Amino acid sequence: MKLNLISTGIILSTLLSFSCSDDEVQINPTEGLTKIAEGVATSANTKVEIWADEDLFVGYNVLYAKLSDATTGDAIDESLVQFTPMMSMVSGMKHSAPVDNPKSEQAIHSLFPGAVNFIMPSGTDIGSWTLKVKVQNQIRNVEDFVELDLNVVTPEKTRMNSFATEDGMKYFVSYHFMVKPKVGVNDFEVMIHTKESMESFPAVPDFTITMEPEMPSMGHGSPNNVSPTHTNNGHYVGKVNFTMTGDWRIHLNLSRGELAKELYFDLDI
Ligand SMILES: [Cu+2]
Repeated sequence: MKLNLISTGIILSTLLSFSCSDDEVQINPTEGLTKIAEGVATSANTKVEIWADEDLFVGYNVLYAKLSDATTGDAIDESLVQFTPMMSMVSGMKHSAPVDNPKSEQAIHSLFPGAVNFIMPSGTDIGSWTLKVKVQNQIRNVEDFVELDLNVVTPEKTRMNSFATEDGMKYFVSYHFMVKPKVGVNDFEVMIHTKESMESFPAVPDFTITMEPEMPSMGHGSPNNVSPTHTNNGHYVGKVNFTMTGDWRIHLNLSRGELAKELYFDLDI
């Protein structure tokens, strides 16, 4: 009996210490991310922070919205979150950019992930970007937004390509790796959007893509690649095999009816 009590005590204290250490090792949702901007949506009493994997660049940027109660600082894990990027050009013209809004009104580890494909850089002689983030206070039943200033730089290597066709259509082609690319087979995404108006940049789902990676400095390619095919919302998913470190070029052959376009992206592995 005594032994039983002791062992129960040991089990209990083990359980307790487990639950304690669980609290201590709570993951920090923004670990490894860069804070881009923050502001308060006053009517919704919601603080909005925007985080990203790196400083914003021309191309497809995954953006993570983090919401908290502006008074208590408590995380808000349920809200509508919508991104509206807008560029005010020095010329006086305004335009938006392709957007993937967060898919769910439920946060994943306290973050609402979405994306913006910035089609131009910020610059004193070019123009400036803002991001309107619409949120919702579900307790007060209020919708509100913040408008945040963003800085978008031109990356060292092009990560977004655009081209116009004879019929005046404009296309924006960007790419994204779900995880930082490395030697081996990598999941790879190509996004294609068009421009309907200054505010509307819809996804284009019906391109056929053939992909061929090459190491230009060594004149070889790689086996076991999978050309990206459309999944949803203008996202084409495939696999690219980098067989060694160094400079790679991903050639993309895009076709859609009569339209055919070749382009490439360079990157360092
Ligand atoms: Cu612009």
